[in-house]
Amino acid sequence: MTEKNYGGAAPFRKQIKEAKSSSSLEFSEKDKKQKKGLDEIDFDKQKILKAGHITSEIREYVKEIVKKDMLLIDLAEKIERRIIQLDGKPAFPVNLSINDVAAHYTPAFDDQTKAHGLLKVDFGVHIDGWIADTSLSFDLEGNDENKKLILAAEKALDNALKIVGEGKSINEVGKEIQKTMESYKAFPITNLTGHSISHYELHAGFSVPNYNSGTREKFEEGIYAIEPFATFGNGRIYDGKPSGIYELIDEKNVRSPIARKILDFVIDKYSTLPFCSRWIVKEFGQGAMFGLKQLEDNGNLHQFSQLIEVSHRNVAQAEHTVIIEKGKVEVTTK
Ligand SMILES: [Co+2]
Repeated sequence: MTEKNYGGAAPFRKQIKEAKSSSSLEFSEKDKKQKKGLDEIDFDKQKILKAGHITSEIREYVKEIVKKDMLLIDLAEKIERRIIQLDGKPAFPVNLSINDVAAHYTPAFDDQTKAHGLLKVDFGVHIDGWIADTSLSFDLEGNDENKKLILAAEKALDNALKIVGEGKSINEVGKEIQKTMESYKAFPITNLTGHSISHYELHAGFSVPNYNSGTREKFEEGIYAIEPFATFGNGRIYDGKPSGIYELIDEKNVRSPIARKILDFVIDKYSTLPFCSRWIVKEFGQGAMFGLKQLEDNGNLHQFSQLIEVSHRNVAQAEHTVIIEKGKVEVTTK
């Protein structure tokens, strides 16, 4: 799952971190761990690698089962079920974004949308909060432009992974991604970025831009998702419709009993990881949609927007997660 870069303004993740630390003691220990090296947190490499291993098995499974015109909800639920069968948990709802929707589309409980076009399958697995994040793109139309875009994103990711490392410039990675895409006459989406990952934190502070952004930051020890998005269009996204994907931002009290029940469930089951209305409806029935709205209005939940390419051209995505530790780099999701 990607991170939107607001260009200058504080990224959303930082805003909610402030909200968390000012309103809820329970998050403060986790917040202190942000932007620290792996040595300073008792990280569990076994679990990081196991989460990655499950994603790599599921990448193969997805390639077998994706078919044009299957219901997106069936695809999402097959993937989420398989994650659980393999002893993992979804780190966020499976994102199945089509054509000019770059990211953050997950089927609603009653969704009738069928797979078509240029489909991005972006999913994550966690083991006790240790996350692996990956994605694949499919051309379901036999369309040469789609195929070229997918190749541009995949090649850009391959080339980026070759130069990721401790102490290496984050900007060099962005430059490499941009250069590779331009060799396909494609452009990176400049306001979607890769991101550092921490324990129960999908977006943990560092952004990894997909173009020559001039950032001076360097890679430190830690976990990073590298995720270039390629398009022949303008190369930026805007916030579209609400996605039905939510994230807990504040545990403060809410009056309505159904909202309170959902909030307790979310805290217990998902903690700070994203979840979706489809999962909540499955647990509480359709009345839960009202509870979700109350939690959003009350400031307990943030709802992500679908991210749409501004010129409505198709977008392809490729993504892998790496762990940088003791000078070494391992791709966990391959
Ligand atoms: Co991601």
